[in-house]
Amino acid sequence: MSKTRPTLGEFIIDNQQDFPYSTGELSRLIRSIRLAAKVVNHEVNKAGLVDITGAVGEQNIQGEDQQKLDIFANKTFIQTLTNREIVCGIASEENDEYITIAGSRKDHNNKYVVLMDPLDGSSNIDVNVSVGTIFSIYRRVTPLGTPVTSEDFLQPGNLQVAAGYIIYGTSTMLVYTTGHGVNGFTLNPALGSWYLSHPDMKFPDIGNIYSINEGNYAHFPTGVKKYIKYCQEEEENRPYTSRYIGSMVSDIHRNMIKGGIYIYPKSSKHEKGKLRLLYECNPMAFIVEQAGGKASDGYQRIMDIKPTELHERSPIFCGSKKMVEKAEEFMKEYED
Ligand code: P6P
Repeated sequence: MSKTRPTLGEFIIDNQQDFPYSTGELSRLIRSIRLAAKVVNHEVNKAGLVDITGAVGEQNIQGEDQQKLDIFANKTFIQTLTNREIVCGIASEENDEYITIAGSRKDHNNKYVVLMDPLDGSSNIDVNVSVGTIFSIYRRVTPLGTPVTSEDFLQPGNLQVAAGYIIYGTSTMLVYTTGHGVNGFTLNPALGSWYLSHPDMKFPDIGNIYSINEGNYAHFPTGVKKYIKYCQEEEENRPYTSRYIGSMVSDIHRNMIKGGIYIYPKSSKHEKGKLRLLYECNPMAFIVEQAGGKASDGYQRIMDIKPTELHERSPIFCGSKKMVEKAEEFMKEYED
């Protein structure tokens, strides 16, 4: 009789020792993300029926206003986190400013802040390609009992207490870390339960997949161009395979299972890269490192970057350690 896989709830209880200083609030926070993810998953999975349920901005057959899915996802995660009395502030790609949450007692006594991209890669929905939610969790650094400030959000990634993503793909998975490795849970939609399907996920040290939008080749720095040519040479275990979905969560999730590197570099079109440091690069870097991989901006560790703005961007090279190190060698040798 195979050992039954624990549910996410059972896993959190079994691993409560991972949160030694938490009075159960971090566990409740992960649970609230779990709930919001189920609600968003339901909507994402029926997106293809929009013309039956009504296009964005129109009333659908139930007479409800059809919302853009990334706006729906944003509202769902914000409402769920707010209702659970756990966070004192939320920052989102969908909101210019961070949201202050005083709590029902209006005393600003909750101790965590969440930063998120509620639906990354949402342009892929119309073509039925997988998309994801990315989240990053910190303890606040300003005094309890006072409203959060930007200081609570502009923390380096190495201070994250938890990070994760939900991938709405052929199956829906919640993958997260609290600094004690990476575990993946798959949703059984019939039961509404998440089961530990990918325990202790680890990046293969070397892989043969490289993920980058080569359509921007002409705009890349010399080091990136040289690395792409290296990937294509007939040497050792090369040429590598090029796989690029255009959904960061999906590309990194696949590479974590099969081995590979995901690169979104700076270019003449994106002088600091396209991806956001606080709610895309940092959480994915935490997961990648916890899975034994590496994540840098081509020169320095992503999680050591001191943020200065809520929506600042960063180049990112992340994945199998030896592949990232080789790319960094080219960036160093051909620094321009
Ligand atoms: P491009 C999606 O918009 C996203 O933020 C990432 O998920 C994805 O990897 C990247 O941008 C795709 O950007 O410029 O290659 O289309």
